[in-house]
Amino acid sequence: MRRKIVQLGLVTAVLLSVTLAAPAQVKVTADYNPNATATSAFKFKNVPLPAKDDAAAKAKLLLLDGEIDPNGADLSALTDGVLPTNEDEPAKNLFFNAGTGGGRFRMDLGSAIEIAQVNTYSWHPNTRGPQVYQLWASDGTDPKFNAEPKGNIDPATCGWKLITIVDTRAKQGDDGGQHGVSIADAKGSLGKYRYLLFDCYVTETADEYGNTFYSEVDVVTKK
Ligand SMILES: [Ca+2]
Repeated sequence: MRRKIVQLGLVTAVLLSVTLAAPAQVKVTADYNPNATATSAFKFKNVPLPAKDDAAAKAKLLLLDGEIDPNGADLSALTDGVLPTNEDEPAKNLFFNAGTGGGRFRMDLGSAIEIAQVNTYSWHPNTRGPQVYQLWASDGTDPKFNAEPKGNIDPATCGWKLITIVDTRAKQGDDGGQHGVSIADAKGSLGKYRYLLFDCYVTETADEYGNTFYSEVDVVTKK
């Protein structure tokens, strides 16, 4: 009996520490359609279909760091609800300039909203298909808040919270095809935020073409 009580106490202590250490349980779902089967529908096994009327559609986008490739679209392509119809359509994608190491942009949702999901979509024949980025968020209320942290400023030092790190690169192969990512939380809400910051990295440095072709970013409000 005494032994059982001790065990129970241990289990309780372990559960308590897990609960305290995990205020949020961010879950990143990454899906992939190879070039042979990918279509403009961006239909994935688990990642939701791209939406047109999501919270990002009305958001304001701002470039914080990096150069946008003039051969592609500007930031508005990320939230226009328009998707490329084939795997190599620069005009329908946002991508940072060739030979540069990625960049950073901010999304302003206008007011703090309860976010259920952040979903990102990309498509390219080879190395510009995968997505590698950090997602940061802020409600803008921290006294130290910097609304426009350039690339050399750690967002953690100025009122931003790291939500997660996304990396959809495969261990082998060139990763060409369609990539879909859905960032959500086990409790149904990522939190209440006004600003999202996407810190984007190149998928490879073997040549100058490692900047991802981002087709769309959706922000889904918690119902
Ligand atoms: Ca688009």
